[in-house]
Amino acid sequence: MASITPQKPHSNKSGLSGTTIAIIVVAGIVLIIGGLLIGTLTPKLFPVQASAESQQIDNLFHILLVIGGVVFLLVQGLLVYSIWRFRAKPGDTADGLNMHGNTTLEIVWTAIPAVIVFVLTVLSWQVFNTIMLPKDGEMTIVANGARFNWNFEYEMPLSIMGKDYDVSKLPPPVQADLADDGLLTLTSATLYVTKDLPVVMEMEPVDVIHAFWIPAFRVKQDLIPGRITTVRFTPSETGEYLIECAELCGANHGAMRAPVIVVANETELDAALMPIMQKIVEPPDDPAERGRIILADNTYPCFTCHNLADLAASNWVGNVGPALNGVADRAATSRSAVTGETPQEYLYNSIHNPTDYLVPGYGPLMPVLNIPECQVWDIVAYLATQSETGEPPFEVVPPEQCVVAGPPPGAEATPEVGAEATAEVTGEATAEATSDNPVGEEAIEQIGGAPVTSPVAPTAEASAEVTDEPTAIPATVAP
Ligand code: HEC
Ligand SMILES: [Cu+2]
Repeated sequence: MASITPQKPHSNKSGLSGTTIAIIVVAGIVLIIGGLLIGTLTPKLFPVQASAESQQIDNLFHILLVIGGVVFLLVQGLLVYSIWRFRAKPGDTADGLNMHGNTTLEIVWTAIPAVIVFVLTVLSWQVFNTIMLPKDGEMTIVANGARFNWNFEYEMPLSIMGKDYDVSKLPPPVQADLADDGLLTLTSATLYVTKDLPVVMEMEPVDVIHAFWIPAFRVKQDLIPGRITTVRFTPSETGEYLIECAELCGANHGAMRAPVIVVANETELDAALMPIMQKIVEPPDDPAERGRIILADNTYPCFTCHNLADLAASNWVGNVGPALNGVADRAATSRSAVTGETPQEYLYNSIHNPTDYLVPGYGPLMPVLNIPECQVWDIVAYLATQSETGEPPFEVVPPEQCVVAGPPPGAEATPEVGAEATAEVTGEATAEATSDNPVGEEAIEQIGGAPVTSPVAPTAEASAEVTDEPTAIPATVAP
């Protein structure tokens, strides 16, 4: 019996007829046009390009989209065509034809993607390298990510205040900060950057992994505990954009956003940071008021976890931790009873070592935020006012170095008031000082840094007018 071996039908050498080649060419052209359309239309959905990097990233992405578009249309096109062309005839229940092995096809569909991936690798590497290359005169800004907010640290000279200070009269923490490099650390809840001024962000999380993402700048970088990661960008369009956390970091992750404002020049940057510096170099005398300012500007993430009616306007509506309404009464009663601490110790520790004592019903979620010592005391002084009556149920006595108000040791209170008054005094107040006493003039000349030694201080009226604060009222907390 002669066995019958199925024979492959013979065809010309390339295996393709003229018509097939024509179809492939036409299909190729259609695919390329389709890919170009996808690559050109999709970027219309992107956010604005507000940094120099966004241009480079988008160009690279455009190439990816065109190639991806061609592949997508090819694969989907063949799929749809095959489903339609080789569908089963009615009543045909036989198995499909068993086919395998086509060396040419396999070489082609391995080689083409390999080349594409190689080219994309080289292009991506080039873009990444240009972006991460240190730039001339770039500004370093530190970013801290904490569940669930951002803050940004700047090192700025006192000169942005546009006036001279007698450094020896500034609050002790300010003096300590200025001592090493003449710069003051400012912490802002908004990221201010300058158009065309390259920025390098040095980032570290307080707790878990977060990701710093500015869609309009096309930059995204993880913050990893125990490491400092960097990202670079050069803003190219003034305006306000959004920073988001792109790493699921906990219950309020979706709210972990902050504004980034691109200002036109460095003068505007100084002006934007000035109010922050002013709060540090000219803090109110009342520690509770200072504490309220610290908490109300949302530099720290407290508001994302705590609810506090007094700060509702600053978005203190978080519910990850206990509401802080009436926390002073609790500190004075149940909390100090359970912990054996004084009420102020309890409040201090609940911020400084939050997980030492856990409020019943809550887990160890509150981070250690490394808040400067004296700021913690200001916050404690403020939280002590959060009682039923609005009066602190206990007195807060901070350590000596945190007492801002009152005379520096060994000096009179009046010279300080005098310096403050003369630094900002208006023509009216100056005239008053001079007419009241001739020494007023002398005091005014001395705002350039020398301690004011005038034996006669400007009137309390003048100083009150100047600072909008009753500076002449003695400190509520004794040193
Ligand atoms: C990630 C969420 C989170 C953040 C951010 C956070 N807390 Fe808390 N906080 C908690 C949780 C949860 C508790 C309860 C568990 C505990 O005692 O640690 C708590 C407890 C407290 C308590 C004790 C309340 C009481 O009733 O005894 C105080 C006070 C407090 N936080 C203040 C702050 C301050 C001030 C900040 C900002 C500097 C802050 N928290 C930031 C989650 C947070
Ligand atoms: Cu986050």
